[in-house]
Amino acid sequence: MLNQLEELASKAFDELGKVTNLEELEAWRIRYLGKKSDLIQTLRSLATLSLKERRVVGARANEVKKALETSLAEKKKGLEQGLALSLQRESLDVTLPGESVLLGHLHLTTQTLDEICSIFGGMGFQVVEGPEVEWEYYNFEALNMPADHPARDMFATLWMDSDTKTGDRPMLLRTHTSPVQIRVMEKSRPPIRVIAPGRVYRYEATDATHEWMFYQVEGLAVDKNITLADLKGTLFEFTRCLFGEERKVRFRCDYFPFVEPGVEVAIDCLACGGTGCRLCGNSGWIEILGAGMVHPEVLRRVDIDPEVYSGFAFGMGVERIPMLRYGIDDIRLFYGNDLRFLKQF
Ligand code: 2NL
Repeated sequence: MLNQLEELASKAFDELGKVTNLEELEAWRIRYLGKKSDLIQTLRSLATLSLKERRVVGARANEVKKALETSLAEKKKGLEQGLALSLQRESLDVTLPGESVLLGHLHLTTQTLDEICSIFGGMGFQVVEGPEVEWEYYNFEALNMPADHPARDMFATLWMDSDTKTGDRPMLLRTHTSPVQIRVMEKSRPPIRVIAPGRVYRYEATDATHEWMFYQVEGLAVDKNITLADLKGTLFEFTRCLFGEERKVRFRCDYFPFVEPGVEVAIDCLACGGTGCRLCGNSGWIEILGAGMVHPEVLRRVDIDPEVYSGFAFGMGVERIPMLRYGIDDIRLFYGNDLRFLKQF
């Protein structure tokens, strides 16, 4: 009987050592000190023993019970302290304001591009894109500017190194997005209504009004019976959508090698309404677009018969639009990546 008691005690102390939380501790208490535990049963059954046995076993059983109770109390205190500590350590104030997440937004140029594309989208134009590294053919030749054509001077060009593996045909960074439209006309047949937004490059020193990389949107419509009146109507609608219903629109003759006739499109000055100011250089007008009827030679090259079909085309610089709207006086701000500038839009 004594042996059993000693075994019980050592087992109980052993298990108590492994207890790690209050729930386990309660289970342990029930197991070793509960009413149905071996120890308490032993104490209850003392009456059935002889007086001699009762004295020895009873004394030891009480000792063991006391020792277990003391250890239980100590363990409980320890666990409760640990719990309080960890509660304190892990406490958090759910009423504190959260950390604000830094939100980015679309670049001013992208916002403007989206707006332009959506206006033309509403008039049935599809958005098309193409490569920024182009063959000389698509950028110049197909647009009625053969080698040594003086009009090539209008587009200061960044040429690819001739040792770049481009085959034997010269490549360049496109100076306008017209090559995208040439590719469309090569691959599909009229009716065609597309706009081509994207980056273009010029071999130019930068200043407040010039960047060596900027964005352009070009548009093209080819069908039977397309006339200059369609061009005027389309661009009239576009400029008023972008700059306001009250805008006056002016069309004048201009020259681009890939159109005939060519026109420049201007609106009455946003700042002074036409009386003349710094923004419009005292002319009262602001040029925003170049356009014209697609040159018959350009159509012939993509195997569209200019006797059957005709088309109009236009092109515009994208950064110029927010520059006019918000009075931004330096195009270099757009791609200087200064958040103090970009955040404002
Ligand atoms: C400007 C003027 C223009 C075009 C672009 C074009 C494209 C094809 C055929 C004929 Cl595929 N023309 N594009 C026509 C006239 C003017 O751009 O000032 N751009 C910034």
